[in-house]
This record gives sequence, structure tokens and C-alpha cells, in this order.
Amino acid sequence: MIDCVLVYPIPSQDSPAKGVALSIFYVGSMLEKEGFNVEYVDERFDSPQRIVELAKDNPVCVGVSAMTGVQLLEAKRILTLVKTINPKIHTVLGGVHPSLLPLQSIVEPYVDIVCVRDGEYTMLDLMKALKNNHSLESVDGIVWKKGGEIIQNKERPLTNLDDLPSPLTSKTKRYYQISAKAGQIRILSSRGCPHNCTFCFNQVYNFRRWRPMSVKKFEEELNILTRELDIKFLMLGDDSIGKDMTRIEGICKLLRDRGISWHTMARCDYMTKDLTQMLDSGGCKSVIVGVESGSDRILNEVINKQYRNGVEDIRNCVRNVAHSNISGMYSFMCGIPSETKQELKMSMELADWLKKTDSKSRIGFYVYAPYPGTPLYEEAVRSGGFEEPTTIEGWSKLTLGDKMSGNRQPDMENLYYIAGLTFRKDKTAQNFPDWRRALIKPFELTASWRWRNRFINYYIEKPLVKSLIGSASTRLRLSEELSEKDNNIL
Ligand code: B12
Ligand code: SF4
Repeated sequence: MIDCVLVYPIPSQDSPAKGVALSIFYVGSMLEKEGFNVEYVDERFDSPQRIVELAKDNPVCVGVSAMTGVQLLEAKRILTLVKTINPKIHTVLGGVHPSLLPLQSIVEPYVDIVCVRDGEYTMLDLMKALKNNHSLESVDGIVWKKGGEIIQNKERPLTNLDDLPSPLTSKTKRYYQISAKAGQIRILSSRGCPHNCTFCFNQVYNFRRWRPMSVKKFEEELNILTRELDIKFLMLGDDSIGKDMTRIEGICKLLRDRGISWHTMARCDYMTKDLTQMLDSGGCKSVIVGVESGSDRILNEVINKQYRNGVEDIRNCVRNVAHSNISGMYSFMCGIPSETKQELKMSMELADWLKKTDSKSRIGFYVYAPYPGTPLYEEAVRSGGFEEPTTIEGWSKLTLGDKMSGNRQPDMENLYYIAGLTFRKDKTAQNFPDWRRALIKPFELTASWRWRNRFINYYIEKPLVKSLIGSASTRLRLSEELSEKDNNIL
């Protein structure tokens, strides 16, 4: 008999991301280790029938993961379906979004229990209580319904990563194989971040605590991965790799010794000459850097990025990366509350400087989206223009690139596409291979002209651009699915 089904809903209709669903694998591997029978569903790779069949087997509980955005609507669909098949199955919603808004999430009729923050030990205690018909009162870290009443239990302290089993198990392995084939295996060496950027979930979710895994534990995780899979490339998915040079050196050595090249994320001010060189010689091929803005006022006063030297820290980072073999992916935000036209131009100028200084840089402009619980969210609501969603369905419309953000700030959405077509020609070439490139080429040319002239309004080409990009990503996804089926991975 199945104890628990853990589901990872499709995170976005058009994202090619095939990274492992660590959100549910970490929770499930803990349950598996303690003897529970767990089944997994990753909606990106499994047939829609799988969830129906598993629910018909009457598991004790079905848990679904969700971050703010598209995934929430999928979570609603899945949990409603489960309740229709058998209303007695306990339904659990976990992940970043319900952790930030547990009281709003629990009122949804298809949610019985919300898991707040780290799920490994919470779910273990919950499963023990449910299986033994014990009261849920002693399960820390949940918000739940007792009859008509909503009960918020005690917070659970954040988990020590060294205590957790590897998320790669005999049952999650088939998903790891899909990610490995796509070159998108993700591994974590830490969770959280000590900084407090006002737009980021970290200060409210991880309480500004950076929780590193020891190098020894990282080695154990890596050994399991390399024993089970053929890995040449992986993503070190930490929010922040930290500044502890000894620890980073240890990680670099482990990866270099195994001949694995990798990708990670870092703050500009962490990318000193020494660290950049260390990452470079450790096999790191690319780094995502959150530049956010070219304006010192925005960096210091609005988003609290805590760069001691403001934009100069960004420039230093770019210079250091330019002298290495690492390719920098520099991410800007546009449409930040109180941002002036002049400040937006400063960001565009910085992007031009960046590309001139390091021609291998990749650049993206993303529309600022107010994520719940963050200080800047309160500001976005106060300054108007953002109507607070109050339901799971309302929050599902919030994304960075388009939809709700685009409707709110159409010019910023224009910039997202204009910058993408100007600076991400590598990606455009992937999406539009061979003769198809001719379809998008005219729009690349107009986008570059618009960029040069800082002319982002009246983007009359946008509907066509969106429809071309939309159909290209659907075509790519379908052809990849077909080739995966041919290779019997699914
Ligand atoms: C990988 C990732 C993605 C991948 C996901 C696919 C994949 N698996 O590779 C992709 C690229 C698709 C993605 C997309 C987006 N992402 Co994203 N993503 C992440 C990232 C970097 C890592 C997630 C992760 O694996 N964490 C590690 C696991 C172990 O932690 P966890 O998910 O929190 O899970 C723990 C608990 O939450 C809990 N838990 C989680 N699920 C469940 C379920 C149950 C039943 C239980 C009991 C417990 C539980 O237990 C877990 C273990 O302790 C996070 C940043 C982060 N550090 O979390 C952002 C993050 C989750 N993403 C975020 C956002 C906003 C997005 C987008 C909406 C952005 C966009 N471009 O529009 C899109 C969504 C698509 C869309 N258009 O709507 C935000 C979410 C903020 C929020 N309020 O929800 C984050 C936090 C980034 C940030 N700094 O703001 N993302
Ligand atoms: S440095 Fe990055 S991860 Fe840390 S709080 Fe700022 S945006 Fe979030």
C-alpha cells in the first residue's frame, strides 16, 4: 500500500527546465529512509494518468509542491482531482508560496494541511501521526484544519543539511536520468542567504540564515550521483555559494577531480579576482549574477542589495569574469517600484558596458514581480498598480516575464523581449534552428534598433514575437518529448 504520493506540478507552460524536482525528492527520500512507501509524480515527465492511478490506490496522503506562479494553478487542479477520487486522502501543500502565505493557502477547500518551510522532518512527523491516527497537534511546522477550525502549529527550526539523506533514491533515479540526459542535474551545497534584498524570498523564508552543507557531506552526495549516473555537467543550485574560500576550494576540488564542469549563482561582490580564479580552475563554466540595476539609488535605497561600492562592485565583477573562461549571465530587473526612466536608462547603459567589457556575457531584463512576504511587495501594493491577489488562483497569474507583470507594466514587458532578442542570440539560435532563423531575424533587427535608440514603447511587433517564441518552445518541447520516448527514458 502506498503511504504518500509527492507531486511536482509543471512549473511553467514554456520553460525548458528539466532540473530534478529537489523540492519533493528531499522530502520523499527522508520518508523512504524511515520506511514509508512513497511514489513520485513529476508532471513534466509523467503521464497525466499516473496521478489518477496512484490516487485510486488510496494513499494516506498526497503532497504537492508549489512556488508562486503557474505551479499554483496546477497544484489546485491536482489536489481537487485527488479529493474527487477519494475525499478521505489527506492533502498537503508545501513549497515556497504556501510557506509564505500559509493562512491564505489553508482556506482553499482542497487543502487539508500546509507544510511551512523545510518539509523533511515535518512530513516525517506528519506521516507518523496520520498513519497512527494521532492528533496533528504535536506536528511542528504545519497549519491544518480541525473540523472547521484552522490551527497554526509551532514553527519548526530550519534543517541542518548534513542530517538529510540524498534525494537520489532507487525511486527518484528515473527522473535524475532525464535531467542528466538534458545536462540539468542540480545539486545543493547550501540553502538560504545572509543578505536581505527587499524583493527576495530569502529573508522571510530562510530568516537570512545561510545553511552550508559540510564539504564531507557534499562529497558523499556527489559520490552517490556519480556512482548512479554519467555526469559531465551539473548545476550547483545554491542561492548563494557563500564566501568561505576554504569550503569553496573543497567543492571545486571535488568537482574538478571528477572531471565535472558546472554552473552556479553568485553575488557581484563575491566575485573577487581570487574567487573568480578559483571557480574558473575548479571547472565552473558559467555564473548567474543578479545585477538588478545600474542605479546606485535603486541598489542602495530601494532593493537594499548591500553592495558596498554600488555599481562599481558590479563593474569589478564583470572585469574579473571577463578575464576568466567563465561566462556571466547578468540578470537585471526592470519596473522596480519608484524606478525612473533615467534609472532604467542607467541599467541599459550598464548592460551595454557589460557586453563591451566581456563579449561572452549574456544579459536578461526581467519584469519585477512582487512576491508575497517580501518588503518590496508591501511597497508595490502601497504605491499602487499592484492589486493584491487573495487566492491561489490569483497568485498563479504572477510571473516575471509576462502575463500579470506584462499587463501591469507593458513597457517593461517590451524590454524583456527587446533585451532578449538583442543579447540572447545564442538562445534565439537554439529556439530557431536552421531555416527557422529567418522567421525571427527581422524581429532581432528591430529589437536591436529599439535597444540602441532606447525606444521601448509602442512595441507593435510584440504580439508576433510572442507568438513565434511561444510556438518555437512548444515545438522544441514536443520534439524533445518524442526523442525521450524513443530512448525509453519516460
Ligand atoms: C530550480 C528553480 C526553478 C526551476 C524549477 C524546475 C526545476 N526543478 O528545475 C524553474 C526554472 C522552472 C523555476 C521557475 C520559476 N521560478 Co523558481 N526557483 C528555483 C530555485 C532556484 C530552486 C528550487 C529548489 O529546488 N529548491 C531546493 C528545495 C529543496 O527547496 P524548496 O523548493 O524550498 O523545498 C523545500 C520546502 O519548500 C518544502 N517543500 C517543497 N515542496 C513541498 C511539497 C510538500 C508536499 C511538502 C510537505 C514540503 C515541500 O520541503 C522542501 C525540502 O525542505 C528556487 C530558489 C530556492 N532556493 O528555492 C527558485 C524559486 C522557487 N523560484 C521562484 C520563482 C518566482 C520562479 C518563477 C515564477 C519565476 C519566473 N520566471 O516567472 C518561475 C515559475 C514559472 C512561471 N513562469 O511561473 C521563486 C519563488 C518565490 C515564491 N514566492 O514562490 C524562488 C524562491 C526564487 C527567488 N529567489 O525568488 N524555478
Ligand atoms: S543576494 Fe540573492 S539570494 Fe541573497 S537575498 Fe539578495 S537576491 Fe536573495
